[in-house]
Amino acid sequence: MNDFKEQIAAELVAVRNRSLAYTDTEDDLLVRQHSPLMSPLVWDLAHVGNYEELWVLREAGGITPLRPEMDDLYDAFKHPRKNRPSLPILGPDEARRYIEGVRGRALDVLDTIDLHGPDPLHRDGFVFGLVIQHEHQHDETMLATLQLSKEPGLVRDGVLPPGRATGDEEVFVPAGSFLMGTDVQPWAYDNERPAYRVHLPGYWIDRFPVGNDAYAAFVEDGGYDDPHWWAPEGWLWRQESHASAPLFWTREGGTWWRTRFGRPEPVPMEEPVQHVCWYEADAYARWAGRRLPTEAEWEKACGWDAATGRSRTYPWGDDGPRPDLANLGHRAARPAPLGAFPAGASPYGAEQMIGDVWEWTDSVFLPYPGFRSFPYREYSEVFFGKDYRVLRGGSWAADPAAVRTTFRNWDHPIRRQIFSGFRCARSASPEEV
Ligand code: AVJ
Ligand code: FE
Repeated sequence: MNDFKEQIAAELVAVRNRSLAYTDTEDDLLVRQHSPLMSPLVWDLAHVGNYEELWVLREAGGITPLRPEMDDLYDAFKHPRKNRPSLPILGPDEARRYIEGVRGRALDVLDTIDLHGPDPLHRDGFVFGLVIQHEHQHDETMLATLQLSKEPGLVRDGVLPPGRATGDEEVFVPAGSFLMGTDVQPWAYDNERPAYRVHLPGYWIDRFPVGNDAYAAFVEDGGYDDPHWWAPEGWLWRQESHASAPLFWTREGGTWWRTRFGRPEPVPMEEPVQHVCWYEADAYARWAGRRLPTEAEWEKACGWDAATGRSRTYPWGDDGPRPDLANLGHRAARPAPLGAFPAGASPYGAEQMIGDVWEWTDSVFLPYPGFRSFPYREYSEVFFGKDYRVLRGGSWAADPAAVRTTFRNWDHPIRRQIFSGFRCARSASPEEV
C-alpha cells in the first residue's frame, strides 16, 4: 500500500478504536435507551458498520450484501430514534462481529481501488473520508448519549493549555468579498460545495466564544424570565421546557454546579459555555446588545486570508491540528479555557473557532448556489430548510478528520445535549466600514 492508503488505513483503525472504547461497557448500558432523543449505543455501533458496508463494500467495491437484512434496521430514516430499542437489532457481541467483518472487506477495497481514477467515490479516497467522518460524528453523538446516561467513566482528564484574561474583545472584519465553501477539500461533504463569492459589509465578531462567566451574568440578570430577550418561538420553548440555565447546571449555596459525565463540579467560569440551545444563544446575544453571526460571517472570520485571497483549511493555516492550536478529539472531556490557543488564531485574530464548542450561527441550513447532492440525498439535502440552524467549528469531542473552516453541522434550535456554545457579532457602524 502507498502512503496515502496507509494513512487512510490508520484513520480507519483510529476511529474504530474510538467507537470500541465508547462501547466497552456492560451490555445493559449499550442496549438501553438513555433518552428518547438518542439511539441505544449498540444501534450507533452497528449503524456505522452498515454505512461502511453500503458505501465502501457495495457502492465503491461492488461486493454483494453481507447481511442485506441489516440495511432496513440501521436506516436512520426508516426508524425514528425513539423506536430503535424495539427493533430486532444486533446485540453487542453480534454488532462487534458484524462491523469487524465489514472492516476486513473494506480494507480489501482500499487495497484495490485507484485513488486517482475517474470514479468520484474512489478519487482521493472520498468514500473512506465519508465513512471515517461519519463514524466520528456518531462517536460524538455516543458521547452525548453517555453524558445523558449519567454513567461516569468517560471523563478524560487530559491536560489542556491554561487560558488567559480575555475581557470582551472583538475582532473587526472589514467589508469585502470572500470565497465561501470549497472546491478543493477532497473530503468535504456535498453541503460545503461549491465555493462561491459572498460580499459582506464590515462587522465585529467576538475574539472568543461566550464564557460561562458572561453567560452566568445573563442568567443572574433574570435573562430566562424576560421575554424581551427571546425570539417568540424561543420564549415558547423557554416556557415549555422550564429551562433556567444551560443543560446540566444547578445552583447550590450561591454557586453554579454542573454535572459532567455523571460527576458534579463547580462550573468553570473561564470555559466557554456549552449545552445551550439556539434559542438560548439568540436570547443571550440580544441581552448583550449583539446578535449571532451569520454562517458566512463565521466562516470568513475563521479562515479567510485576505492577503492570499484564499481560505485556510483551519484558522492557523493548512497544517492539521496540534495540541497547542485547538482542543479536539476528546483529549479532555471539556472545552479549554478562553485564551488557551493564541497560536490557533485566524488571520482576523479570532480564537478557538475550531474545537472546544460547536458554535451556533444565525443561519438556517440551506444549500449553496450550485449545490448537487453527492453521494446521496439523505446526508444533507433532505435537511435543508428552516427547521435547522447551522453550527460551526467542531467541539472538544469532534475529531480532526471531521472539522475544517468550511465544515457545516446543523441541528434543531431546541437541541442542547450536543456540545454547543456560541460567540456574538454585530454589524459595523457606518463610520467604521
Ligand atoms: C451532521 C451531525 C447532523 O448526526 O444527524 C450521521 C451526521 N448523518 N449519520 C447527524 C450524520 C448521517 C448528522 N449531523
Ligand atoms: Fe449515520
